[in-house]
Amino acid sequence: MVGRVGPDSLELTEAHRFPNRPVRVPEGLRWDVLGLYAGVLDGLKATGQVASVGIDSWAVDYGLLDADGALLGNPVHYRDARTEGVAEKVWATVPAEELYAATGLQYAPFNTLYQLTAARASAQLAHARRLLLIPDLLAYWLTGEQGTELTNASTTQLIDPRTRDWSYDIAARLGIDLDLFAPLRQPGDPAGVLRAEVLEATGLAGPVPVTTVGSHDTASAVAAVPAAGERFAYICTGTWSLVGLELGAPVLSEESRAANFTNELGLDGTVRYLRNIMGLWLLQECVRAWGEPELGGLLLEAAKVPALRSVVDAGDAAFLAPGRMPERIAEACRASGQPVPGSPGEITRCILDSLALAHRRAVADAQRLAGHPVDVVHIVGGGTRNALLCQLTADACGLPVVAGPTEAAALGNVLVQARADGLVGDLADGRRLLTRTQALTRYEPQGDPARWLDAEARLTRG
Ligand code: LFR
Repeated sequence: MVGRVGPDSLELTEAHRFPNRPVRVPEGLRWDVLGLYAGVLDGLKATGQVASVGIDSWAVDYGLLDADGALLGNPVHYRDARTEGVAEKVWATVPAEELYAATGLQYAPFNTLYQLTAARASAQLAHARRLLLIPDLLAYWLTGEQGTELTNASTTQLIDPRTRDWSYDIAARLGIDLDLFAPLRQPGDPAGVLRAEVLEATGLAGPVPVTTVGSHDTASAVAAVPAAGERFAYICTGTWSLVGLELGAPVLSEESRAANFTNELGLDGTVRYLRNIMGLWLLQECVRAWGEPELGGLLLEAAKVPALRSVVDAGDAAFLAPGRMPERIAEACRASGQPVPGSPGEITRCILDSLALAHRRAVADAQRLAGHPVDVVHIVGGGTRNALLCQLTADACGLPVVAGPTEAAALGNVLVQARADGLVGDLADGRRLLTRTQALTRYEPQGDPARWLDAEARLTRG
């Protein structure tokens, strides 16, 4: 994505798009990270010329480098099964309560800490001298320089959200060598310049600086939530729905742990207090199983299906792994004594109702646990294109929803680069620019909110 930023303008254009296809090999589910890097080079070439580059991606996953700086194998996908049963082993050394109090991170089987524990006896880890999170790995290949960007580092479960530094005690107790990590970098820090070979491969004229941005895509997306003031909740929708609040300090209470809220780090000293919900992954996996029918048609069918006939718990880690998604959703409905959706339209409706319900719960829980009330819910990311999901979310939350921008992560990324160049000011300044320049759609809540409570009761009974 190419961003153009002026005093009163902010435009994104797509230079190049390429698929990110995980590959299953005998040892498990892996990322084709060389394919991704090749896509990045093609993308840079397609830009013609840029003044700066920033990289963000999904969180928690990493590549390992040997003593020569060469990548040791394909990075493991966070949906790989290697972390099954690992958390219990970690908690035997550091109880879950203590881990939360120290790191503020929700339990997710794929947190880097559990991945590293799962890999403990592997030959790869034994040979590794450096660990780079995915965006940091791409930045290393582009520049030759290594760092660990803070917002993404906060998803490893090895960072203390109060000090915004490594959690040395937790790492030591779990036998995790923090020397594997390159020094921490803050969004806005310089991250080197494109190497001569990269300039040659892309046809760009150097020097082209690489700027550290909120390299966790969700950190960049939250930075691009076009909110005014503090009384807002956000939902970053895409493969995941990340639902929560922007806070000035972490919430590390036992209730917060029990509700599985995470305290990831954001820009300018903020905390992203949020819950991971399975998100449109549920639908993506069904669409894949159905042979990739056109989404518009499915949503039209879904809109005709009566509301809230059956719902599933969209926060349930049982939906994490790929495969058999329509069947797994049907099984969950059957198990909770609800009508079993059959047609693609019915299953799509069940997914959208379930997501809206999970959004409602997360928005309500976050406000209560953080003592931070909101007046509006902002939806950013791919789900903003799904008008039915936006309306259902407004109805379920009983709050107005402002949807947009769609490419929030790219915009947040660009804003941090523009800021490093002195083109925009702080977070609030960037958000004002977004409000003036981006297309936003407002959805008012409709219908009786009580029906959402009934649906919720069905899940807790099931
Ligand atoms: C979204 C995201 C989430 C993270 C998940 C796994 O793309 O980055 O924030 O929990 O992917 O990395």
